[in-house]
Amino acid sequence: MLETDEDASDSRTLRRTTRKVVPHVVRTGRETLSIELALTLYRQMIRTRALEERAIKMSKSGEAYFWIGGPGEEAFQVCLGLQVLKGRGPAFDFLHLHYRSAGIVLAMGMPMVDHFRQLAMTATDPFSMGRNFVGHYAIPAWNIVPVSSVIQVQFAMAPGTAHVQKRHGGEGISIVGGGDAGTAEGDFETCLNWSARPGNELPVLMIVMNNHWGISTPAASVHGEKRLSDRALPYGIRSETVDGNDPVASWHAIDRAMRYCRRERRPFLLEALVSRLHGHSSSSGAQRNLGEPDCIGLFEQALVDAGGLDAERIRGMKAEAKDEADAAVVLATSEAKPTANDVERHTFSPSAVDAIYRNDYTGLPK
Ligand SMILES: Cc1ncc(C[n+]2csc(CCOP(=O)(O)OP(=O)(O)O)c2C)c(N)n1
Repeated sequence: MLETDEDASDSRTLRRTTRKVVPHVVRTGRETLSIELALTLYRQMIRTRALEERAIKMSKSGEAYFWIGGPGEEAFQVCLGLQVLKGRGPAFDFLHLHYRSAGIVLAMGMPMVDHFRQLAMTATDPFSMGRNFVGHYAIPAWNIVPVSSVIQVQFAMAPGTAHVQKRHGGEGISIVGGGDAGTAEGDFETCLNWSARPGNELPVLMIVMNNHWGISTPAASVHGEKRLSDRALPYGIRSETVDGNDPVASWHAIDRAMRYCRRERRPFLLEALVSRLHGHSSSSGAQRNLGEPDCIGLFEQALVDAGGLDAERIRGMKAEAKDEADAAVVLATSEAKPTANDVERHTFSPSAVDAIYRNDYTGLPK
């Protein structure tokens, strides 16, 4: 018989299982994960959610002027971040991300405070010195190329790093991600085309986070194809659509896709069906949308059913994640902002051409 525990979660009830099971695995559908890995994923998911919820509050309180992020994408993002081959240079994965990728980068090991530094526009923001929007990471040590606000340009860039990786050898791949609406841009088609040239196939893992919205435009009103992953078919690119709200399915789908790209040195298109739990950005209010499935609540229940988690532990883990986010915000907001003297810093990188054509950055003969 199942009992309920209404304290464990904000907006729903948690069924407590009375099944006596030795917790080994958590199962959804035909696939399983060890309880140990599942708890790692769960912890990273709630850390990401705590970060996003605190970030939304900052945008409402005036501590930050704009929020955009990925509540509803935690399950898939954390599974991706934990499977990245992290490092610098072509032997490692390159990441061409979009602006909702906190779960990926946090799972890779980014300290929470760095996210809040960029959101609070401090001089200590390691990605842009307080100049760029939140979530616009740039981490050379992990091959995370600068995130662009202009959607989908990252899809035209990914074949470039993949080309270098293919020539270099090894198992490094180029991972590129964006939303469903962005797939209408030519850059998406460029990526499909350049990754699949016969004899020149490239190790590009293309990811479409399909949250069914492009700001306020429903995807169903602009896409005739049944599944976005079908866009790979005419190019002979392998593809799959996965329930991105299910970390068990997501973990295995990412594992399959990565293994294929790493070993075959060929592209793969993976579509993740996810929720958008807070509206597009703070510009539309970032209100909580209760009508879509929440990957955290669903995974909590799966873990409780498997005997790997109970209400008390859930409460403890969530409190820990919230405390971490709160402390990171206190630190970030206490730090210095850029000054007027910093305006021109890091805006121009001198090159060998300067010595030849002084003050002429075109590089063309006079
Ligand atoms: C080239 C370009 N066109 C339009 C915009 C404005 N814009 C910002 S986000 C967005 C919606 C993108 O939707 P989607 O690709 O589905 O990603 P999501 O934000 O839903 O994750 C648009 C149109 C932009 N930033 N860049």
